[in-house]
Amino acid sequence: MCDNVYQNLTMAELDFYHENGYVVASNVFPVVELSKIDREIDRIRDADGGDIHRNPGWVMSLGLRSEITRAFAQDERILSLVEEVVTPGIAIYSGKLTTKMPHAMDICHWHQDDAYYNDHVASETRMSVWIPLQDATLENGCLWVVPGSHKGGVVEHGSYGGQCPKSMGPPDMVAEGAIACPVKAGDMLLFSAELWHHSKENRTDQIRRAFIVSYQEATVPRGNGDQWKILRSA
Ligand SMILES: O=C(O)CCC(=O)C(=O)O
Repeated sequence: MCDNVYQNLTMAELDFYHENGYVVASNVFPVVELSKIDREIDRIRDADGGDIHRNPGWVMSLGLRSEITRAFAQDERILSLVEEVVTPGIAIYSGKLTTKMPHAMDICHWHQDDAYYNDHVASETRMSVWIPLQDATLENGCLWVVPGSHKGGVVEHGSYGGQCPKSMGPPDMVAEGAIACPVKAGDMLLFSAELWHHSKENRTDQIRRAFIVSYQEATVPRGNGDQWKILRSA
């Protein structure tokens, strides 16, 4: 393959995204490259003394943490896949690493990212890429989503504990129509900032990490503090 040829969403994938609020793109990254990022996360964690977030293993502002994580958040393979969703132009809103430690019982309650992001600034097309560094499975805490829920706007969020400071309901909230989204390492989940999503506990003895970057159209005048960066102008 030519070095400068990148994968776009197919028409069918784009339609699926607009209808359901999410889509999985396959074979975006070689697993060996994800292992390198995983080791870089270990290095960042060790450099920070291992206590960098109230949720064990989480790293906020990930795109600012090192040259490797910065380059990954700006990677053309990702941008080519989001460019027909996020428009005009592309800017980083924020980036982070979420972790499920082995046998961690904490869950990330049902929420919509825009319930947080809109506190900073509104966007028409904002979405996230969710890139597992290990296979994300039912057992280790893959994401769950409610297809089509991005169409209803942002609903009320409150404080119910768990990994997320605000969410749509208590840990046992039943979201009608919810489905699990297992994603293999190397694949990438794209989802709208208005999509209802959550993740359950990790019932395995292996860590589960996901590199998450949120993008928005370049015409939005700011993002989440100094993480905001226009990558392609409008
Ligand atoms: O990666 C996860 O387990 C879920 C994280 C999440 O939904 C979030 O931080 O907004």
